[in-house]
Amino acid sequence: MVDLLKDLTLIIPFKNENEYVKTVLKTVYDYLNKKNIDFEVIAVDDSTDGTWEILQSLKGKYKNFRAVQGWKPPGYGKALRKGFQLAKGRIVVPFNGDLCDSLDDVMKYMKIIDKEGYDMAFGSRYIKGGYAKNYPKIKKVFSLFANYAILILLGVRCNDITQSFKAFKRTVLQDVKPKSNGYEISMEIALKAIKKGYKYKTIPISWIGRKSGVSKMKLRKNIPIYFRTFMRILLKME
Ligand SMILES: Nc1nc2c(ncn2[C@@H]2O[C@H](COP(=O)(O)OP(=O)(O)OP(=O)(O)O)[C@@H](O)[C@H]2O)c(=O)[nH]1
Ligand SMILES: [Mg+2]
Repeated sequence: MVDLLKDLTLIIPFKNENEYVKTVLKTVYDYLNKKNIDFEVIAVDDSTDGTWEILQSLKGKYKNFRAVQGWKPPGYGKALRKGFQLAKGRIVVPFNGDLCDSLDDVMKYMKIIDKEGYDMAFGSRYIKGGYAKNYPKIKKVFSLFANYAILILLGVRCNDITQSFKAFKRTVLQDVKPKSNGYEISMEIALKAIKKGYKYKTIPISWIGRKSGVSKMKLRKNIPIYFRTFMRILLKME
């Protein structure tokens, strides 16, 4: 049987988001149901706070919705990779389960790929028209420093390449075969895909800091991992 492709797959990773999970899914479905697109949502969960049980209870409520558990030991990159394996969308978008990313921006990403012929759409909070509200200062400083270093060293046309909210043709993900286990996966996919010659466009996006729950992204743990991953790509070791 031919497995019919959908227009869009949203992959939503959850790790201990019991305060958010219902709101996230309701917000996503209320929004996308009004658009004329055939979409699916894949939740990849690594929670121990009851999020998984809430996801189970929501299964019958939404169409084209799947919830799966991540690989152990858990990781953000692992969760996305699991979602990529299951995705049936022509376009795949990692969408964080803390509602920081904008669904209007998802629609803009889709247009860039479907109508303008790009393979990937990236967003930046740091160009005219984009913004990051309630972004912790220390994270912003690191993010800007890392992103400008990447921009200068590799000449990429995006000054926010480390953040995860992007859109990819599914075929790009199948070609790149990312292997990162953590948050660095987003940078890995983007840089490897650019190296392979895939076309991308960067647009301003809006990012609003989470209203409840806590960020799991710890700078001290992640800076060395980002650095190692970047150096391996820069030195063409991967
Ligand atoms: N399945 C899974 N989800 C994760 C994991 N780590 C983080 N997440 C989820 O991924 C999304 C983004 O994680 P955050 O902790 O907010 O990190 P971030 O958005 O990159 O960083 P901030 O800018 O600090 O918010 C959230 O929905 C988390 O619950 C993980 O190991 N497994
Ligand atoms: Mg977040």
